[in-house]
Amino acid sequence: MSDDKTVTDFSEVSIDPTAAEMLQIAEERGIETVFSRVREIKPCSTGATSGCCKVCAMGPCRVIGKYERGVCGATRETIAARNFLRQVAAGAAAHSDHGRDAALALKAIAVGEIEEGTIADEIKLVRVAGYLGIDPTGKDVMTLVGEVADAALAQFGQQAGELAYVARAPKKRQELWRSCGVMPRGVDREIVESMHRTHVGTDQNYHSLLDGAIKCALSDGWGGSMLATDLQDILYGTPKAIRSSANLGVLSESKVNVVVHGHEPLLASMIIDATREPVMTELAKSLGADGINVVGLCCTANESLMRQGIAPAGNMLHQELAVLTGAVEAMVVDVQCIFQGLDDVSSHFHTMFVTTSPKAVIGNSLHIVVDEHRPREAAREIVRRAIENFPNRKDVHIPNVSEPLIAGFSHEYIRYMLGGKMRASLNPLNENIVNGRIRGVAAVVGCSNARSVQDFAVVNIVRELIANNVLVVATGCAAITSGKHGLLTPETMEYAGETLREVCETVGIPPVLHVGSCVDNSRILTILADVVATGGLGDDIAGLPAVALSPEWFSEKALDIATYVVGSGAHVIFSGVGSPVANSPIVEEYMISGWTERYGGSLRFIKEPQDAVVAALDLIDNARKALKIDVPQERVLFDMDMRREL
Ligand code: SF4
Ligand code: MSK
Repeated sequence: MSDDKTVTDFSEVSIDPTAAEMLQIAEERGIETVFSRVREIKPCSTGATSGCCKVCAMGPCRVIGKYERGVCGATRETIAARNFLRQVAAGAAAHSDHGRDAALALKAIAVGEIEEGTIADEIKLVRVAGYLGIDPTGKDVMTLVGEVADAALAQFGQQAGELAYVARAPKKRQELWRSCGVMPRGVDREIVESMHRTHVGTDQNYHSLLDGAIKCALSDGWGGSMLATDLQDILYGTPKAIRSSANLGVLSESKVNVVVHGHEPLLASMIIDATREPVMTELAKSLGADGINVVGLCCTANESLMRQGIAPAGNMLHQELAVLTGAVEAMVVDVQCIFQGLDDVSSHFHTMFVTTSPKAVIGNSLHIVVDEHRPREAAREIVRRAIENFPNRKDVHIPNVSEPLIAGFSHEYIRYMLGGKMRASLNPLNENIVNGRIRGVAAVVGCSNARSVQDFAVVNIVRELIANNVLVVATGCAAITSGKHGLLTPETMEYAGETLREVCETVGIPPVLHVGSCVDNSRILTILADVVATGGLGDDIAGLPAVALSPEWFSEKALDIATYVVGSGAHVIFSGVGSPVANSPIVEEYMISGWTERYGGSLRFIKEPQDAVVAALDLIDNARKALKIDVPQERVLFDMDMRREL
């Protein structure tokens, strides 16, 4: 991206044409956005590479250039590893607290606190009870709901032993975690211990700090996040294939638009229910609207897309752009990845900016808490106020751009697609990996980042991987990006390599599968463990021809996800911005070779998307060789002209 502050060629900041349309409006009206501020503010090169330590008041110490140690003697390695562990702990805390909220919502239903509280998937309730060591025999649904909620909540506060869900990992992996001393005991315990380890004067050996990062992240991947996914499936339904469409064109000219943004499905589901009440529709009509249109952003979008088909208006970088259409009556947010800039952008329009989590009050937002105690009442109030805001609309400009998509490929639905109801299994997937029709599996996950050209890396990487017969599973904002660019439909087969196309045609799945939100990366762990259990591809996740890529990562949660994926035995490649530990080449290298030796997985930061694809194919092909299932495969690598054309 150009560093020129006067840049107005918006195609330089995003390959999504709606961004250019909206940013033109922002420029004309003198409204700042993340896209304008990113050109004004240069990232701090010391902080970006972890050259700075500020854990005590003898510092902050900038250990760069001629300096090899901070005032206390801490080395570059210690500082880089300590900062990294703190970031992982913050990410794990965010994801896990999301899981805790799902458990609290379940508990509130069990004790009758939520008016009309329902359970959407009783089959999953019974399965999850089994994972948590509860015998469901002879218990009525609400008794079981209460026991599952209590057992789930206990996982957070557990002080000793092992998290219940680690038993879902391959046996060999569990033994490795025990022998490396990184078996997670309790979710909160590992996060708190990480903060303790990184307090001044505590853990100061980078190997130990990085093992701490693995343990903390595993407590989320096989704990907090996995619980969040499972409990949300019980509450709101286990996703199955569902049609919708994505991008700003899903906003309506004639209806009241309510945008739900953030991460937790509780908010979206309550808002959606409220908009369906006849009294609300009548109120909307009486004020000149044709009805009420709920759309999503970020991972709230993913959660409600997968279960109710609610259309995503965009990924994380689309949040301010949605308001710039002038068509949003209410921007309703819960937690994580919400820009404070939304407060300012909304103030230029009639948009009501509503925060709903007791944990997240932002600027001058209207704060109406939607929690497990009074969710319906609060949701009704928000929807009513959004409708009453409709007559305040002025100029509206909605880009006429959206793409159809299919989402909702949960682990359960993939098994069903591959084997039918009676023989649901991953057998066809494993067979086609072994025979080479599917070269490997890549998870393309994570965010969008204003320091990269929006969507460019995700679209290129996905297209290049499927052209090389690699099946892609996508989560988070990368999944929405794929949807916005038409990559989540069966028609995407036309871009796939010949053998992958054959498999997708036979089974009836697209080559890019929407698997869920960022918390749902736990679904990918479940799929990988199931691939191992299905057989024919070794006895551990390490060694599978599978790789994860996060092409436009931005959050601490992304580092946490990467770390639990590495700890689970898979290789991860981040691109876009550089390595957050680059100030210590020793730590950078250890995350590649040291972690591979110890855990069978690695974390690499490879800035350019084309280099990331080459590295991903190398890792997949090397795994195939080691498994002795390599078949000669051509490589289709895109040149610069092909990328530009995309
Ligand atoms: Fe500096 Fe050491 Fe304090 Fe960090 S802990 S700020 S390196 S003195
Ligand atoms: S919302 S963490 S930008 S995926 Fe989950 Fe998107 Fe990344 Fe936030």
